[in-house]
Amino acid sequence: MTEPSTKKSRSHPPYELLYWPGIPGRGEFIRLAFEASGVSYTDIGNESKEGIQQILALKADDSLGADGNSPAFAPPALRIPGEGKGGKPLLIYQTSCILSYLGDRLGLAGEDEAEKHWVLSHALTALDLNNETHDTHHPIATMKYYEEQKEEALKKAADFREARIPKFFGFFERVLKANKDQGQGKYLVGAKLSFADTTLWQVLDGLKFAFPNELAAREGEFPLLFGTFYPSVKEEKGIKEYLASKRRLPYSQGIFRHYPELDRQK
Ligand SMILES: N[C@@H](CCC(=O)N[C@@H](CS)C(=O)NCC(=O)O)C(=O)O
Repeated sequence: MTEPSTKKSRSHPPYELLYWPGIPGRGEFIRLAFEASGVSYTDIGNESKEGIQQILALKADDSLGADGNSPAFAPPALRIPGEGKGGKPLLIYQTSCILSYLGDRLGLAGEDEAEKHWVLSHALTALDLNNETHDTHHPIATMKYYEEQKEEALKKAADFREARIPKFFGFFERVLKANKDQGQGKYLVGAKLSFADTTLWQVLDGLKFAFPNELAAREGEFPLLFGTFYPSVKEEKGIKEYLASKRRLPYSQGIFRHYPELDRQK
């Protein structure tokens, strides 16, 4: 079981993350939520060699679910022993659904009804940006190689860098400014870290890896996002220790890929 460096004593079920081994991918949004809250979880795909079999079984086209659970379309999924129908394990999937489920339980969802909706909305917007990043290297077909769609990828990435990145970054800069103006401080919503913060942080970090020239050229345009938010989330209790640990996997051939030809040319 993965024990975050700042483990909380409160009792939680033995959460199990089901995600592909070896890459951060969309599993990282879930890991960051656990690590930020200091709650233990088992990373099934990475913690044993056989773990991947459970992810393949989950994703199998003929899977009818297990233990009374509805089938799951794709990883990441979260299994929570004892929380399903009749005391069986509950299996849920979709990054945003998992974050929403964990948000309340891990204290990362916002403090009242309004904050809860804002946290979820901003996390979904960050996940939209994550999906658009994926489409820069796979604009035509998810199941085909990048090299088979490189021409379209060049066009898609140019639009992403020139139009979509500034639009999303400008939006999040406004969100941070609004929260700061209300006296709340450095987070997207309210006065406490939420899963909207950890999710946006992961997308920004991935973009720095995938498009280093573009990000270096643009960071100065968004002083709250890159001058305050990005560095301060990195220093949050739990996150800081996690980023320095072996559990934090390097980017490679996942959502965030560095193809120099797709980046801004110097
Ligand atoms: N919207 C879903 C996307 C899930 C997804 O695309 N998962 C990828 C890995 S990051 C996958 O394995 N997809 C397999 C497939 O779509 O066949 C989420 O956020 O969970």
